[in-house]
Amino acid sequence: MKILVTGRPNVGKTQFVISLAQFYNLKNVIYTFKATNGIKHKRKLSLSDCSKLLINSTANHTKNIYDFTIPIKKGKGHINIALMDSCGITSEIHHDNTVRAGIAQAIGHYSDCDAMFHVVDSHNYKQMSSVDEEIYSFGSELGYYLVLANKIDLLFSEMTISKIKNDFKNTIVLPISAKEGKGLKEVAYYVNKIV
Ligand SMILES: Nc1nc2c(ncn2[C@@H]2O[C@H](COP(=O)(O)OP(=O)(O)OP(=O)(O)O)[C@@H](O)[C@H]2O)c(=O)[nH]1
Ligand SMILES: [Mg+2]
Repeated sequence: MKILVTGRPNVGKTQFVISLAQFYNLKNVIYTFKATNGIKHKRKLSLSDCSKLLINSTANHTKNIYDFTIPIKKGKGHINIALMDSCGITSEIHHDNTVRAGIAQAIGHYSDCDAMFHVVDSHNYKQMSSVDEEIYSFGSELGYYLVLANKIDLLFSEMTISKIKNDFKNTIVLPISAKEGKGLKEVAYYVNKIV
């Protein structure tokens, strides 16, 4: 089962993927990524190495899709989910070739995933951006689509979450802090429901 994590740059997609892996008590992850030239790479990484390597405050730090395999208990066995991190979607045509290719790769996967998790930065939220509007309109047509209002540790007011819930109508919005691990229990509950 594939879950694609998408959203604008710098909203915390990578932090979320790593924190969810941590929530499931994974110590190491198999980091698999397919470069935009089609070549596949596979490495075993500790989660602390992942954090150092993959999380960054520079926009569009993540270029290629990669995934972590997370085994979810189901009955007496388990089901593997591929939690896929992806390049942040920008509204402008990016000057960097690799970012443009990364965005194309991410959007290409919109029809090649079982669920889409759309991360929004609640700390910097004023209104729905054109990019978020596009993702929302695509995602809400999918079977499983979840909006993650991230960075709630930085929020001054609950009003922002109400606004996000109001803007992203008829969909599930979960407030989270990927950095502090808040709201991940609720995300895991949702994951359990869909596997
Ligand atoms: N305070 C706070 N900061 C966060 C949270 N999640 C991510 N960040 C910070 O936001 C910045 C971007 O995080 P990333 O996880 O790299 O964001 P991203 O969406 O993967 O960014 P790109 O790969 O560049 O598109 C980093 O400085 C993180 O430490 C959060 O829940 N709370
Ligand atoms: Mg990233």
